[in-house]
Amino acid sequence: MNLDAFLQHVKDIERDAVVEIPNCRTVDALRALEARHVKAPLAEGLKQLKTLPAEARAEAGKALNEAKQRLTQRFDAAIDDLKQRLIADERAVAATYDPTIPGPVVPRGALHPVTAVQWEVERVMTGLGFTVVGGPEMETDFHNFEALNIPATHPARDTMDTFWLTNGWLLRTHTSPCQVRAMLTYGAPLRVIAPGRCFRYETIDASHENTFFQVEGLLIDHGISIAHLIAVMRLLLRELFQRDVKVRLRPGFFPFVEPGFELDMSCEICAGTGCPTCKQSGWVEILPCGMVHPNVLRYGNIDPHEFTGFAFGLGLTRLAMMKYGIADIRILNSGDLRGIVPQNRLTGPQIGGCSVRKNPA
Ligand code: FA5
Repeated sequence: MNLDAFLQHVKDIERDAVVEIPNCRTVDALRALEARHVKAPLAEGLKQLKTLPAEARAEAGKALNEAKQRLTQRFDAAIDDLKQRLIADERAVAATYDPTIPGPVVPRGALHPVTAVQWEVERVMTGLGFTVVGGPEMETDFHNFEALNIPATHPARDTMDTFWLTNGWLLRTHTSPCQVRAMLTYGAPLRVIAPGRCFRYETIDASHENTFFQVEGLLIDHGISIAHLIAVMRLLLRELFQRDVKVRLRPGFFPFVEPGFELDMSCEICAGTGCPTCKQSGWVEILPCGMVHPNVLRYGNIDPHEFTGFAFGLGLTRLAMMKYGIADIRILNSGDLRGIVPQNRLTGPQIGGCSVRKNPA
């Protein structure tokens, strides 16, 4: 390279570097431009100085140094200028921000009707000293049938169309196996409720699902009688509906209670006049119950000569239908996102007593 070519090269570096300065919107972009178009080519020019004839090097070096000084000043000024502009922009935004303008409306979540009514049942029952327990949805024949006084040959098994699993277990057909687990784990005296999902291989209609919820209730103590059972059932329904609801009690057969009752409530959908939900009867089966059979107490390692008890199996999904006027049970598993907004979250299951959820073995 000769001197003229070198001087032209230095001018090109200077021109290329400044031409892009106005396009830079951030300090980082300016620094990157400086590194790419100034520092790197000038360092390269310094190396090329050595290739010039000795008499040309002084002038060439001077031109390179002066270009470097001018470019450094130019970039420093551009960075200062950009910083000032950014600060001014920030101040302008702050000056126009009005904290009194209402924020965007965030949609409120709501509870599934079955959850809402489950919380209500838990609130009332824990207020009476019951503990909330759970149990597995996949059950053994022993817990779901055998220990509930339903041996393999018992015809009552046919009333609960069962999803059997290939390993000999089953999807629980009711929450009653939680009774067995609670008795074996805690012994007597005992006061528990067990809300949970149940499964039956059933034809679906307006009031029957193959997957639905129940709440089991079990109270075992000295001298428990039908009077206690009826008092608790009455109180539970009055608290849930905040009024006296029309009910009827009739004999019902369940191998695990003796005597057993069916407690039906007047259909809230048609006010008892008859509709598809109540199969035109005006009544909905909601709360079967009875006095715990001595055989079941024995299976639970509890002496039936010392203790008596009552049990109930509240149809939670049907209760939600009655409480919230839902005429068809299929809506509840349909993904319909309308829900129940709790009046006051503090009236959830924490209030009213022991709400510890323990899972019996
Ligand atoms: C039972 O499941 C007994 N384990 C209840 C029980 C417990 C009786 C303790 C005595 C002592 P039943 O099969 O009737 O009983 O079901 C109880 C309630 O669950 C019914 O009254 C009904 O409200 C609800 N239920 C039953 N089958 C379905 C279904 N397919 N879909 C929706 N709800 C159902």
